[in-house]
Amino acid sequence: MKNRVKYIALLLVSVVLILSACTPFDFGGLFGGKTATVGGTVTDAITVEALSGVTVKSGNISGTTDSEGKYVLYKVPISNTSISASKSGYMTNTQSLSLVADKQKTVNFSLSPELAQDEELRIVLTWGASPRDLDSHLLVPADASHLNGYEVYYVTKGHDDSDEYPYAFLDVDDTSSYGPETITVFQTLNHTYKYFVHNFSGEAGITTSNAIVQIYDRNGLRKTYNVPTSGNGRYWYVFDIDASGGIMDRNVIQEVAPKLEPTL
Ligand SMILES: [Ca+2]
Repeated sequence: MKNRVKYIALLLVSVVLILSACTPFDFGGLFGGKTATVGGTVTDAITVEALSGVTVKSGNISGTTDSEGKYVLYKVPISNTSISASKSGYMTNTQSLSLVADKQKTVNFSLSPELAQDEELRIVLTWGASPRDLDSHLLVPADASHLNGYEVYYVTKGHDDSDEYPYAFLDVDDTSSYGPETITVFQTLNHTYKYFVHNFSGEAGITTSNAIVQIYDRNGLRKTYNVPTSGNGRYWYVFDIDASGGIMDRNVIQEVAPKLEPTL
């Protein structure tokens, strides 16, 4: 009888010890796969308002944003390498995911409303807490009436009328971390465009900003660029749009701003 009590007590202590080795939400250590918690905020890339009712999904784990645009996914397997956010009327945003067991990871999303026209493009820049102010710049080639071309950025924002040169507009300039900073291109001219990001506030390097640039067309997310983690300079030259509308990777950090090629 005494032995039996001893055995039960030992069993109970063992169970308590095993459970205490696990985090409250993660019993992955007991059942095989290791997991992490992922959470963040989802905003509209044009209005910058928090978006509720967004489905955020990584593999089989999914959740929905609340009235403040916040979501949390528990027990996401660390083997998952992508996470997506989707809502009716918006284009699905998919990001890569890199998780560490038992840690929390922040993944914010900015969702672009669906595009109206076939030739439209939308460029959405987001980043982390520091530096607080990155700026989107789009160099628009010249046309017959605008021989010097045009630079869409926070000083000269372009035109939100889709029928007027430069046929592009800075919808949002963010100056207080995270973004989004968004440019819509209504139509492209048959010459090369250049897009780059300037580290305006500069209190931290652009290579540690966790900046992401995403390009959408009518069919959805076309391309994602993550900022290089090495290189010197305050400019991230991200891509060109060539004469036929193709997206050409650049993805380099440099010390001077890219310039338009003459279009004679
Ligand atoms: Ca900015």
